[in-house]
Formats: sequence, C-alpha cells, structure tokens
Amino acid sequence: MPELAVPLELDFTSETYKSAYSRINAIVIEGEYEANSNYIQLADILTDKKEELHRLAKMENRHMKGFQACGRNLQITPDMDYAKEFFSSLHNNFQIAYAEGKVVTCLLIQSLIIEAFAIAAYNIYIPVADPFARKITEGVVKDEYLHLNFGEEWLKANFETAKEELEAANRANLPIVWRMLNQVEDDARVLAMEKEALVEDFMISYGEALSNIGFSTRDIMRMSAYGLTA
Ligand code: Y39
Ligand code: FE
Ligand code: FE
Ligand code: FE
Repeated sequence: MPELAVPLELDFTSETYKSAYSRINAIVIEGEYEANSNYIQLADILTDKKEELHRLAKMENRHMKGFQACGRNLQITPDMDYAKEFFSSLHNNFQIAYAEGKVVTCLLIQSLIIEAFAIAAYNIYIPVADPFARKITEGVVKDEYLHLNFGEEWLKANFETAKEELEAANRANLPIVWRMLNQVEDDARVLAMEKEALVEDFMISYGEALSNIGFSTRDIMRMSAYGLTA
C-alpha cells in the first residue's frame, strides 16, 4: 500500500498529539517572541527603516498571541524551556552580530533564515491543523512573506557591500537550521508534518530570496550545500 501523504484522521485530543504539540507550539511561540525583539533591535540599527521595522515587530507580537491561543484551545501547556533551548544557537548568533553592528548578518538570520523556516512550517501545517489553528496560521503566514520581503529588498539594495558577509553568515547559520529540523522531525511527524516537505519548502523560499537579492544560481547551489553537512 502506498504511504498516504496526509493521514485520514488526526486525533487532536490524544496524549501523543498533545505531547508533540506542547513542544512545537512552544517553538512557534518562542520564535514569534524572539522575532518581535529581533525587529525591535534591527530598528535601532536601521534608523531610516524604524517605523516599518516596528510595524513588523508588532505583527510578530500578534502572531505570538495567536499561537498561544492555539495551545490553550488544545488544552496544552507549551514547553517554553525546550523552545528557548531550540532557538538558542540562532539567538546567540543574532545577538553577537547585533553587538558587532553586523546588520547584514542580523537580517540574514531573522529575515531570510527564520522567516523562510516560518513560511515552510506554516504552509506545511495549515492543511493538517485543527480548524482553530488553521484559521490563525493562515492569517500569520501572509505576514511572514512581508517579513521575508523586507530582508530581500534591503539586502538587494545593498548587495555589493553585503555579499561577502551574507556568504559567511549563511555558512555559519544554515547548518543550525538543519540541526533544528532534525531535532523537530519526530514531533512534526506526529502532527502529520513531514521533514522532507519542510526542507523542500524552506529551500524554495530561501533560494528564491537569495536569487532576488542578486546571487547567481551557481552561488545559491554552493551556499545551499552548507546545510547538508549539519
Ligand atoms: O518570523 C517569524 O514569525 C518566525 C518566528 C517564527 C518562527 C517559526 C519557526 C517555526 C519552526 C517550527 C518547526 C515546526 C516543524
Ligand atoms: Fe511571525
Ligand atoms: Fe516573521
Ligand atoms: Fe519520511
């Protein structure tokens, strides 16, 4: 029998589902929380984009509240300690770059990598989500495209001076995303989200973003390969 892409039935009230959801829901809540503070910090460096960045930060705060409601709706308690640990490597790299005034690295981490990760996760989640979470996630994912676009536009406008730093930041941070995907694989599968689908969607969004910014297909192939060694 061929393997079904989507299970016929998901029991959102089972202990198995709720246990996996307590970690994935926490990851999303923590991600939205950190995205909010990352955009507020970016607004302090990119002072000419301050208002737009504060608007993006507000959206992230709204997303966080939406996902907290999804957890309450399924009567789970998000495991926030687990989620903090999950994001710690990317979070540390963002904070180090911020302290060094490396805005290009900060944008690559938040607006390209984390946003592409969010877009992949939310697109794969929507068809298998409970009806309440589906509605929330459909609203959220539209905003994430705007966030990715912000990073693309800024980096495209500054491509010549940003190129080298982007390559180094990609090399340092793409393997971390791969480790995160491996870590979340088993819980994601319980929610009927396949790792292969997440990887595919992530690489499409991230690769398209690199292309829009100005990288050649050859550059993108080379840069994408850094994920594989994680
Ligand atoms: O910009 C944003 O809103 C991003 C913070 C949110 C990150 C979401 C990360 C989702 C990973 C979930 C993995 C589930 C399989
Ligand atoms: Fe968000
Ligand atoms: Fe976002
Ligand atoms: Fe598989």
